Amino acid sequence: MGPCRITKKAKEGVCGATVDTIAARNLLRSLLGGGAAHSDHGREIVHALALAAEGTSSAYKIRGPEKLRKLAEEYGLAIDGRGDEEIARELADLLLVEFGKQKGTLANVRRAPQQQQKNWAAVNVTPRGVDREIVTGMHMTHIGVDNDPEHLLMGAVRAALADGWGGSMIATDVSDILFGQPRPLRSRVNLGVLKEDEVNLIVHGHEPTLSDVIVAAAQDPELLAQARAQGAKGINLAGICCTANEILMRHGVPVAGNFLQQELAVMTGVVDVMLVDVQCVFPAVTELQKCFHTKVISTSTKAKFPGATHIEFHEEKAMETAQAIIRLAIENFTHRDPAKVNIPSAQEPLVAGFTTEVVFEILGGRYRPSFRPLNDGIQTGRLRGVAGVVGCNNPKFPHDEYHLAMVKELIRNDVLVLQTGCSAIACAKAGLLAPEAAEKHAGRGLREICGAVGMPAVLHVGSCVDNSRILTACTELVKEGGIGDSIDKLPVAGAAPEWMSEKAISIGMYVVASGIFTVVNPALPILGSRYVEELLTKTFEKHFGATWAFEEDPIKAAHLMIDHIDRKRADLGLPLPMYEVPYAPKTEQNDVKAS
Ligand code: MSK
Repeated sequence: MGPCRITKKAKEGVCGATVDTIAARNLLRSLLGGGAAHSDHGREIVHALALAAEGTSSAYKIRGPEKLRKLAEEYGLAIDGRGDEEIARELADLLLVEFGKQKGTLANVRRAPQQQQKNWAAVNVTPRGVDREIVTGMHMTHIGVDNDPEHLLMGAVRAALADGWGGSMIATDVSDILFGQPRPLRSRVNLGVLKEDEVNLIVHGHEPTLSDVIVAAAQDPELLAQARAQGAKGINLAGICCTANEILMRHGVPVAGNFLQQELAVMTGVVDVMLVDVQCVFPAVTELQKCFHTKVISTSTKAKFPGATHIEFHEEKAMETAQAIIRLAIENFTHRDPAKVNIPSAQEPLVAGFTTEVVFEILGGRYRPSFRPLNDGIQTGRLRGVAGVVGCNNPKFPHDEYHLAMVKELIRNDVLVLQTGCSAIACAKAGLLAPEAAEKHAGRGLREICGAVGMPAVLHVGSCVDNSRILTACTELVKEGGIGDSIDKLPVAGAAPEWMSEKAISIGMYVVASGIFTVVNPALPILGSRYVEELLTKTFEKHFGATWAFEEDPIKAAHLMIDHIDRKRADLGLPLPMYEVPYAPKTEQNDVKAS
């Protein structure tokens, strides 16, 4: 009786569960882990908003009042004559209800284009409460409950939509309210941002609730004086993974690296504290810290690491906790072993901080913000389409190379690329997030658009939860008109070329169910069932107007996306791309396998 795995010997379990049931059930279970992680993150941020509104924690303030009022209006709250805190209190209560909702469907569903809402209703996957979908999915996957593979996949779609349009979207919106709306800013990336003569504190994980306060605390004159008294020239903050993306987007804090660089950062010998919260933290970092002077400090009530110093974080005492952690880093600075110091010089400049609102302004001007120029660019064929390339590193593949090969191929073919997570960090390290890179790597049409407004051809839109920005951007493209009246008609595509996290399964599923064709590598762990594979890669088209695709070669995967974009252009009667793309012979530079 389990664990339920498909093997060559056993075509079905003792209970009679078939390979199709097992594959669909296991996929749903994994997806629920990912959706739960995103959505629980969202809940924490709303909790911090409630504290800011009540004035219970001095560390949090409303830094995005415009977004607060916009969201409050959307939720039907009165805003005239009311203070930000009063509105925020009421809004936080309403948003918390979205997690535990027992009646009706998620409020954000109404943000989606009409066709997407109809598609979801037709197959009964309109998400209800965020927590409810996760609990229901867990129940469905219990032994002897749901054994219909297609029905299990629909449970997966509903839970994923509750993540994308619910938990993740709420996390993004409320982070913008609480920590401020990102705006384009310059920063640097790669291990070279660590400094030999300063106290180095790395924040790693996903939640901005503590790291945002750490940014403020690191500028405290008293702590800076303490650092100088220990012989350091200053306090240097840097990030890994999506905590990095959160404080990069809003404060320009440099990024030390992505998922597969967390151990390498410790091995520079200059990381005085590695502060970890939740998600994507290697258990190995605590073992590795024994070889260096680094102190790994865990902070979440949900995540403890044997061997780490645990300083539990509670929003009510955010500033005191941040200061205590920085003090520990300062003390630890003196324990470095100079013989072990080895900081690679690599670092690249980048521009990050793009959001749906910012792209509006950049393209349409501050006083007439609009997506019109973007839609015009697509309609005329100067721009072929838009792609989201997101997700993790996976040690099964050469670090970052699949991201880079795919993104370069897309922009060479005049496809504007939006990025989040470790994929954005990968491209930043290769210099692709600098506006100047468009000149070198983008096709002529994309180059003309980027050159006219001074933006990169690859836009960093944030952390993993900020994939919800891609959903809202697509919705705005639909609203602007002229390139399709629903998301599935747009010339857009998505990809995760090196995914590994369960969150990526949830992201991929809500993106596909929202109408965006998505290619991933590695394939989802369902290939033991031809039936489940067919449902995901073929049958989904009739339900959602989009499917999953699996392709390891990043150049071939990029061309699956480009072909899809071209098909959508043809369906809409749009002209062929304005400029021909020069032939690129295979070289070591663009051949990932060879390199
Ligand atoms: S951090 S989920 S490795 S993108 Fe968001 Fe990177 Fe994937 Fe973690």
